[in-house]
Amino acid sequence: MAIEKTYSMLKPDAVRNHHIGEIIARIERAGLTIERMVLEPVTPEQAAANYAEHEGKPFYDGLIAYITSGPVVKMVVSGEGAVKKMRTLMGPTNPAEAAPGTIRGDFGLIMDENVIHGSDSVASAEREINIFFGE
Ligand code: RTP
Ligand code: MG
Repeated sequence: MAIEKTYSMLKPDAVRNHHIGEIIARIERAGLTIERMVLEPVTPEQAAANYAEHEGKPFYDGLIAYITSGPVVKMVVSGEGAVKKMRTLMGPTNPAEAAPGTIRGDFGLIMDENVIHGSDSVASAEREINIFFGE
């Protein structure tokens, strides 16, 4: 498998609930490398760019309010098959459907506050790394 880079973000509920350390430990234990990392808020511009595909959907306004509600941990994560590996570690979008042992299954309760983001493809990863770490 190819070495990939993916964008991952510990969302405001993960930071508020003191889960940063445990989640990062899982990422590193999976053999992935944290290449860049910063704790800071998502700007309104970053939120709109990252979630452009959801604009107009009923959950959009709540999603933007939530993701800008407090600091997040923004990360570039690399490794073999990093995009898929992160999505597997995270579990499905809805924590209620996420199995124990996945990050969302263990640290999340509801769809609207689902702990962590991970890019869904190599193309999305490039786009998102540019949104959050580009100049
Ligand atoms: P994310 O982008 O946040 O990592 O999550 P994802 O790929 O697993 O899910 P995505 O389809 O990209 O949705 C982005 C976020 O929008 C919220 N959502 N709510 N109520 C709903 O039907 C609904 N669908 C999506 C979730 O909080 C999801 O993380
Ligand atoms: Mg997504």
